[in-house]
Amino acid sequence: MSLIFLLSACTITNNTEFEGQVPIALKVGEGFINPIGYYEQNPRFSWQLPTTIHNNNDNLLGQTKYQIVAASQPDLLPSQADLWDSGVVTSAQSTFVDYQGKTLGSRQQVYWQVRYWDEQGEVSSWSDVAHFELGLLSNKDWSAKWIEIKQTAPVKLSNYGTPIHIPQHLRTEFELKTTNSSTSANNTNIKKARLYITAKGVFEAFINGQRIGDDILTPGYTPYKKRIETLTYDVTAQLQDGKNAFGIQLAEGWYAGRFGPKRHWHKKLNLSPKVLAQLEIEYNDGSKQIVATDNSWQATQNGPIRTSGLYDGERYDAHYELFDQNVSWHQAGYNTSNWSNVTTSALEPQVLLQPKRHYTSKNKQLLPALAIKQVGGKTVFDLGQNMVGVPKIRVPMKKGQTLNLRFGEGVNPDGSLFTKNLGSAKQLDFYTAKTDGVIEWQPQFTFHGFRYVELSGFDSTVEPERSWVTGVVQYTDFDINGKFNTSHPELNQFQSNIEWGLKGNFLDIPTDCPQRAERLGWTGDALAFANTSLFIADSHAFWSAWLQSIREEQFDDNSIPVVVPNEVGEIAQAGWSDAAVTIPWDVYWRTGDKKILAENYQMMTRWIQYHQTQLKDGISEMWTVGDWLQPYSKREDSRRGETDNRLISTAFYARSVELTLNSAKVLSKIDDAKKYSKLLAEIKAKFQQHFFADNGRLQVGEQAQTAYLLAIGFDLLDAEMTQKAVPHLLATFEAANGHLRTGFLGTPLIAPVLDKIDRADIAFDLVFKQSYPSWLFSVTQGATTVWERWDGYTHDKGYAKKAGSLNHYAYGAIGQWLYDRVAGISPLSAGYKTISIAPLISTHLTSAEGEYKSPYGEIKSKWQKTDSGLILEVIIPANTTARIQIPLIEHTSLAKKSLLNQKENTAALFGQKVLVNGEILNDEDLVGQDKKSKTITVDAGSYIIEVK
Ligand code: RAM
Repeated sequence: MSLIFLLSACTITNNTEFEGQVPIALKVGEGFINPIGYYEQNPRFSWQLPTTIHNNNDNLLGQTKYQIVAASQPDLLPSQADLWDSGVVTSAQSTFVDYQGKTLGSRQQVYWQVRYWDEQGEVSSWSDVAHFELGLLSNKDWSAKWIEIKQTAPVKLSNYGTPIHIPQHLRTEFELKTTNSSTSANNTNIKKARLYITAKGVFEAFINGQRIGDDILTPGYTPYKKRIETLTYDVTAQLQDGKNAFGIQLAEGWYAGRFGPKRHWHKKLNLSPKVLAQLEIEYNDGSKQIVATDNSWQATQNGPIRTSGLYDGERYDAHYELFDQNVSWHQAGYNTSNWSNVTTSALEPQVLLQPKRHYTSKNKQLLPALAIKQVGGKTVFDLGQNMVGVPKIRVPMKKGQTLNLRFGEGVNPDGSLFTKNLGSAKQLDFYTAKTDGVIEWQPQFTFHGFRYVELSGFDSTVEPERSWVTGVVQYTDFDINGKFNTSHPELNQFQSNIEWGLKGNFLDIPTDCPQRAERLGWTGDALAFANTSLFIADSHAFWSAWLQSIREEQFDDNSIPVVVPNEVGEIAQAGWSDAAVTIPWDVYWRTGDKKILAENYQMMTRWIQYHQTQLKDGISEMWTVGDWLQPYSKREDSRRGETDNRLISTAFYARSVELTLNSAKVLSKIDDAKKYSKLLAEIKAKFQQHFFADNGRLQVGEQAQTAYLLAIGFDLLDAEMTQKAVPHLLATFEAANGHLRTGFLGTPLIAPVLDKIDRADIAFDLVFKQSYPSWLFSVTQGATTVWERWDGYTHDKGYAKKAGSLNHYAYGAIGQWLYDRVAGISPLSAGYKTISIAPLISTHLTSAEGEYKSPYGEIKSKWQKTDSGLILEVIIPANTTARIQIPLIEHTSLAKKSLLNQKENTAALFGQKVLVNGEILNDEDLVGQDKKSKTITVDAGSYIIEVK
C-alpha cells in the first residue's frame, strides 16, 4: 500500500461518483436546522460533506472552495440570490461561516444553499435549500402588552412566606378576514401566521382548542430582570375562517414561584406572572392582522390547575375544568360571563425581549413502570431509573376522590418512599376526579426528580397495574451526540448514569440537582461537567445561551456569581465563578465556534480583573468553599475539602488567565496575548515558589490529592518540579489505600493528570475501583444516576445521614477522559478539524468504543483485543484529518502493589507488527513512535488497524 492513506501522499484521481452528491446537514448558528424565531441577526452557516465521495485510495475528499447563496424566497435560488452571494471562496471552512449579505431584520425569512469544490477541483451540485426565519429581535417589534388577571383578593402566602399564584387562563377571540378566495372552513386566504409569545412565568398556548407546539415550561429561565426569551410558532394551520379562539395558560414557573434561597430571604418579593403574545397573520393579498395581548382579554383563576409550583408540585381538580355546553375555554363561542378583566403593563426597556437562543425543553422519553409494590396502604411504582420530569397517569377513580402522588429518588427498606433528601421541596401532585372512571393526566407546570411514584386515593376496588404510571422524561431538546461502550458492565452502567445526570440537569439551564429545593445553575458543577456534556449531547447552543445569562449577571465589580441566573446574592468564588472562562473555552475547543470566545471575551477579561483584586503578595485570597464534598475531610465543616483555599484560588486564577490568553490568541488580540502570557508566567512562578518546597512536596496546607492535581493538571509547575512532585502526588493515593480523596474540584482532574504523568495504569485502577470512595461504588449500590456524595446510599447502611442529591452530575466529569482516552476520540484542533484517535488499552477491558457526531460528521474509534493482538476500527469524517496513535501495549492493573515504588507497570502486549487496511505499516509511514505506540496521520475515511 505504501503511504496512500497518508496526508502527504494522497494521490488525486478522477472521480465518477461525484455527480449528484451535495453538501448535507445544513445548519445555522449553534447547530440549528431550519429554525423559525431564530435569534441571530448575523447568522453563521455550517454544512457537512457527503460521506460517499472517495478518491481511488478510498479516502473521503475534502473541500477546497465553497459558495453560499441566500435569498428571501426559495425560487430565487441559486441564481438570483437577493440577500447574499458569497462568490467562490477558496477555503476548507465548512463550519460557522459568517453571513455577509444584506442586513437582516425581525421576521426575515432566509433561504440558502451551498455547494463546494473538492480536492480534485470538482464542483458539487447545490445542496437542498435550507431556511431560517428571524424572530422579533427587539422590544420595538412588540405592540402587545403584558397581561395578567385583575386580582380581586390579595395573593396568599405559602408556609415559607412566598406568594402562591393560582394559575391563570387567559383568552380572546378574533375574526379572520374573509376574502373572495376563501371557500372552505379552513384558512385558504392566509399566507402565514406566526405566534410570538413569552411569559413572566411559564405558559402553554392554544388556538381553536389545539395546543401550540410541544414545548414545556416555556419560555425557560433567564435573568428576568435583564432578558426574557421569546418563542415563535408557525400557527398557519391552526387558524380557521371566521371566529377563532386564542387561549393561554399561565403559571408561576421560575419567575414568580417559590424558587431559590434568595426568594426565601426576600419573602415579600411579589413578582406576579404575566404573559405577552402577538399573533401576526399575513393574508395572501398582502394585508396583515395582529392579535395581541391587551386589555380586551379576559382571564380566570377558576381553572382546573389549582396550584402549580416547580418545587412543590401541581394540584388539579377536574371539577374546575373549563367546559361550557361542550365548548372548551380555548374554543370560539365559550361563555366567559364569569371571567375577569385583565390588567396590562408596558414592556420595560431594560428587560430585553430576545428570541430563545437554544432549544426548548420537551417530553423526550417515556419510562414504563417496571415494578409495583403495596406499602402501608399505598402503591409504589418503580420506574427503574432515576429521572426528571413528570408522571403520566391512567388511573381508575371514583367521583370526588383525590389521587395523591408522591415522588422519591429512593425507597426505604420497607419499600416506602425516601424523601428526606428533597429538603423543603414537596414534589406532590394531586388530582381530584369529577366522575367515576379512568382519568388520564400529566402535570403541566412543574417537574420532579424521581425514580419512584407513590399513589394513594384511587378506586380501591381495582387492583393497581404497572400501566397506571409512566415517567415522562423532560429535558432540553438536544440530540444525544456521543456514545461510549465497553466490555465492562459496571462502567457501562456508570456511563448510563452520566448520561442520565445530563438528562436530569439540563432542563433549560444546567442545574446542580433536579429534586430538592435548590435546582439552581451552580457554576462550579457546570465547570466540572461541561466538557463531558459536549461529547454526550449537542449542547453547544445550550451552553452559549447560559453564558449569555452569566454575562448578564456579572457584577459591577467584575465578579461572577456562583449561581446563574443569580438567586443567591452577591457571592463569587474560585472554582465556581471561573466557569465564565472555562466554559467558553471548552465549547470553542469542542465545536470550533469562535463566536463563543468573541461574545464572552470581555466577561473573561473582567473576571481576571476581579481575580486581581483578591491578591495578597501574588497569592489569591478569593473566597471558595474549596474542594467541595471531598470524602474523609478533617475540616471542621467536613463538606469542605482539605486542599488549601489559597492554593485553589491561585490555581484557578492561573487557569482563567491561561484560557483567556488562549482566547486572545484565537481572536488575534496580540497585545492582550502578550500581556496575559507574561502574567501567566509570573503567577506560575509565584505559585510554585509559594506552595511547593524544592523537593516537590507541598509546603502549604494538607497533603491533599486535589492540591497536586490542580498544580500538575493546570501546568503550574515547571517540568523539573512536576517530576519532583509526582511521587508526592502518588503518596497521597498510597495514603488513601489507592483510593481517591477528591471533591468537585479535584475529581475531574484525577485521570487526566495521572495519564499526563504517564501513569494511566493508576488512572485505570481508580476508574475500575468498586470500593468506597470511587465512581463505581455507587454502581455497586444500585445507582442509576451520578450522586452528589460518593456514599449517598449503601446497601448496608441505607441513605447517608446527609444523603444529598442522588442526581448531581459533577462527578460524571470522568466522562471526558473515558471518551478522550479510553474510546480515544478528542479534538487535536478546535472543533475536530483535526482529530486525535489515541485510545489507551487496559487489562480491565477487552474492548471499548466511542462514536461522536462531530461538526464534520461521525467519528468512530473502536478497539478490541483479539487472540493475536488488537483490532482498532476508526472512522474519520470528510473534510478533516486525523492523527492515530496506535497502541502497542496495555496498561496492567497494579492490584495491591504499592503505587509509589512501582514504575509504570505495563506489558508490551501486541507486538510491533501493524497492518492498516490489510497493508503492513512500515517505519517510514510513521510520524512518530515510541515503546507504547506508533503514530500515523490519515485523511478522512475508514480504517481497520491490526496490531499483531
Ligand atoms: C450545593 C450545590 C452545588 C454546589 C454548592 C457549593 O448546595 O448542590 O452542587 O456547587 O452547594
